[in-house]
Amino acid sequence: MDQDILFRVIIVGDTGVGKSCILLRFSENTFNEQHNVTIGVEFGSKSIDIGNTAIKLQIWDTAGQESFRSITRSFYRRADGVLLVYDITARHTFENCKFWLDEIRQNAASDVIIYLVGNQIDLVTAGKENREVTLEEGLEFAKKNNLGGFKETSARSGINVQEAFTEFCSILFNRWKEHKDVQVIEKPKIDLRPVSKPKKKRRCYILHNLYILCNIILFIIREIIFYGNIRIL
Ligand SMILES: Nc1nc2c(ncn2[C@@H]2O[C@H](COP(=O)(O)OP(=O)(O)OP(=O)(O)O)[C@@H](O)[C@H]2O)c(=O)[nH]1
Ligand SMILES: [Mg+2]
Repeated sequence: MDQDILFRVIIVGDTGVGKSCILLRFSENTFNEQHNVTIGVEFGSKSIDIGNTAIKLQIWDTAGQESFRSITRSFYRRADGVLLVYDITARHTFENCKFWLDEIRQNAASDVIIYLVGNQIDLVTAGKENREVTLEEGLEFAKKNNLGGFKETSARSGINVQEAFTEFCSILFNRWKEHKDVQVIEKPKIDLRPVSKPKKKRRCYILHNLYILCNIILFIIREIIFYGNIRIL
């Protein structure tokens, strides 16, 4: 491995869409049938290899319930990416994505990467009766709002969960590489100003000299008091 890189990601979306289950599938490859409402924010992490680089994802799974909104807002600011989740069998959760986008844009960094996920696709494999949001609508929403990417997933069966995180991670990594290159190109400035001693160092230097001077004076005084004259050895 060349180096380790860390990205901070938060998962947002309406309550019950499957945010915690997606994180559980990704980090531990398991599924929870229960809806254990997330209180505030929960944390998970996992590493992904992109090429020769080990990338660690620090993932903050937020509560979809409105009462926790002020807590979750404070997590947007340091996020490199946001996974925005809706449930393809519950249309209102897709419609609320506009609200979530506003939340992200108001609270996260301006260059944050947003990845859209339509979850619970296992519920429509037998037929289309459960589906309330089409694949095309998801794609259209992602395109129209300039999102980093989009996938339909199932936390229950595991379909596309790993793939979504890998793609999301690659996008973050590519952006990071571009940003790094820009910094290298933009910062060849050499500072030609004369280098002055740092103030702290200069202060130590003066104190040291004062200390030596005091010792000399004390030595002279002692010689005068005890011997009445100064003996120069
Ligand atoms: N069939 C199916 N059920 C799912 C899937 N993902 C989650 N669920 C179920 O949906 C319910 C809610 O899942 P959670 O992951 O707890 O939802 P959440 O988005 O974290 O909800 P909050 O923490 O309240 O914001 C649970 O009963 C899960 O078992 C999925 O892909 N397919
Ligand atoms: Mg949850």
